[in-house]
Amino acid sequence: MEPTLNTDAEVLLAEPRGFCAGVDRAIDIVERALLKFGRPIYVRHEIVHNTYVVNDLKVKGAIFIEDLAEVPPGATLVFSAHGVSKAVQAEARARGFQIFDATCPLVTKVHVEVAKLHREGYEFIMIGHKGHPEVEGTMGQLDYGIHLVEEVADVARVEPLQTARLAVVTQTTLSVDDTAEMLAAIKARFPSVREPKKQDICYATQNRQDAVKLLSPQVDVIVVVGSPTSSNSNRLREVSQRLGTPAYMVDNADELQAEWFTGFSRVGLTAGASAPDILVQQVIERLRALGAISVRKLDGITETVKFPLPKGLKLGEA
Ligand code: 0CJ
Ligand code: F3S
Repeated sequence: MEPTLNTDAEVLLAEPRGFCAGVDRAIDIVERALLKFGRPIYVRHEIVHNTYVVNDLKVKGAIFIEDLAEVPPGATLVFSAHGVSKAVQAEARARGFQIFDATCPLVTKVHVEVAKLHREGYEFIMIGHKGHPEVEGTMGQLDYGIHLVEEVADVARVEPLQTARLAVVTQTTLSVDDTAEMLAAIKARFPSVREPKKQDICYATQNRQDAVKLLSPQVDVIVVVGSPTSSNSNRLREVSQRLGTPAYMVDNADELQAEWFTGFSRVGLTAGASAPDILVQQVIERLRALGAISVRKLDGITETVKFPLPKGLKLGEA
C-alpha cells in the first residue's frame, strides 16, 4: 500500500480503549472451561461481539450456537456476556447442561433490579436497541411489563397499564448523550418515573465515549476497531462523527482504506470493549505502512474494575 498520510503523520491512541472487565471475564470463562472440561464447549451466542475473539475460541474448541436444541445432552454451556432471558436459563437447566454464566455482572445487576422492582409492582420503560441480545435478555427477565423505546419518538407511543410505578432501565452499551435525551423525553411524559440510582450504561461504555470526545477534536480522522455487531463500538464511531470528525469502524487492519487518510497528519485510534489489543497493534502497523511516523497515547482514566470468575472453573476445584 502506498503511503497516503502526510510526512509528519502521527497516531493518537484514545485512553481507555479495548477490553473491559466483563469481556476479559467472559473470554476467561470459555478458555478455562476448555482447559478444565476439554473440547467442545458450547457457547450461546458470540461470547462477545468480535470476529477475532470468536474465531480464536472456535479454533480452541468452542462451538457457538443460538438455539439450545443444537447442544447435545450432558454438554457444558456458557452464556455470552450479553446475558439471557429467564426462558433461556430455564431451558438450559431443563436440558441438564453444565452451565457457566458469562453474563457481565453489570448486566446481571440490571436483571436483579428489574426483578426486585417488578415484585414491588413496577412496570418498565427500557431504552435499548431492538433485537440486541442484551435487550432480549433483560426484557426476558419478566413475562410482561417492559416497554422498549429505541428513539425519542417511541416515548409517545408507550402504553403502560399504570403510571404510578414506572421505572426506567437501559442497555449498558448505549450512547450516553442519546440516552440522556431519551430520559428527558420519558421524564417529560411521566414525571414520577423512577430512574436507575446509578445509570445502567456501564463504566467502560462511558469511559470509551468520553475518551473519543477528548480525542476527536485533536485529529483529522478516527479509526474504531470493532465488529459490526458490537453496539458499544458503533457508538464510538457515532460520537466522533457527531463531533464532526470522520470515523470508520474496522473489524481488522485489512479493512483500512488508504483513501481515508489522504492528506491527513493526525489519526485517532480507539477500540470497542470487545476488540482485542492485537487488532489495535495490527492497525498501527498498517497506519505506519501508510506513512505514520509516531504513536502517542492520550492521557485518560486508568480502569481498575475486575470481576470474579464463577465457581467451578479453577483447575483442581470441584
Ligand atoms: O452487552 C454487553 C454486556 C457488552 C459486551 C461487550 O461488548 P460487545 O461488543 O460484545 O457487545 P455490545 O454489542 O453490547 O456492545
Ligand atoms: Fe460489562 Fe460494560 Fe463490558 S456491561 S461486558 S463492562 S461493555
